[in-house]
Amino acid sequence: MHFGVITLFPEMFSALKDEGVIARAIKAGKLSLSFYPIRDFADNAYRKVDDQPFGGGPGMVLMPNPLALAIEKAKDELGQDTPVIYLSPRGERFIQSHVPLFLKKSSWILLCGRYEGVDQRLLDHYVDLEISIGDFVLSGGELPAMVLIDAISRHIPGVLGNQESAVTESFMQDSYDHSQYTRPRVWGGFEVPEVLLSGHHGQIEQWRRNESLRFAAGKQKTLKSVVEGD
Ligand code: 4F9
Repeated sequence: MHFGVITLFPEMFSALKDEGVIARAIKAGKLSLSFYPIRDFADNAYRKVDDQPFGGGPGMVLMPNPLALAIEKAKDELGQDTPVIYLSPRGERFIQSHVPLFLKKSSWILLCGRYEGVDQRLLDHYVDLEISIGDFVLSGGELPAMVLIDAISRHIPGVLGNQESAVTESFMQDSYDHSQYTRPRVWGGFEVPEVLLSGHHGQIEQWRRNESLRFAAGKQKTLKSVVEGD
């Protein structure tokens, strides 16, 4: 799997490249990232890649030409038919069930915007798909691109070790939905639920299903109640 990343800030991606599961996958050759720093494709001596919006308004807009050159370079390297995704809060919301669809293609180009946005003509002519990771505005598309790369790459065969992938056996059903406990068995006077120590796999499965339903049913506090008091 290959991700080509078009960004003003390739250094941000060290968060992904330097440590943990994704770093290991890159070293093992199961995943590769290539970067196309937007300023390298500036068509002027000042390396300027943004300008004021036509029609007025605050902020700056990324100019189309450097982005077009960056995308064309990425396609020369990753294949002309590599789909281009623009990370944008107005895009289709990324969800877990999209992961197997992303895995059907061997490479993707991720375009990370900054400032107030990207010239619409570039989006119209070069972008296949806009993807959002949630209904909020960030300072740029880099963090959302990293979120996509992480969520997808975990499911490339061989990226997770046996220990880790055992948890994910029922594909897409990650272990985020029930409570987990580890040693010590008693901590500060609080005990681990008895059933988890029983060795009875049927009962443990049933308890875990029940736990996730209980959590989904809203036993936990809401943000509003924490901030404003119950
Ligand atoms: C992209 C927010 C995807 C959420 C890009 C500012 C973004 C975003 N999902 N916010 N630039």
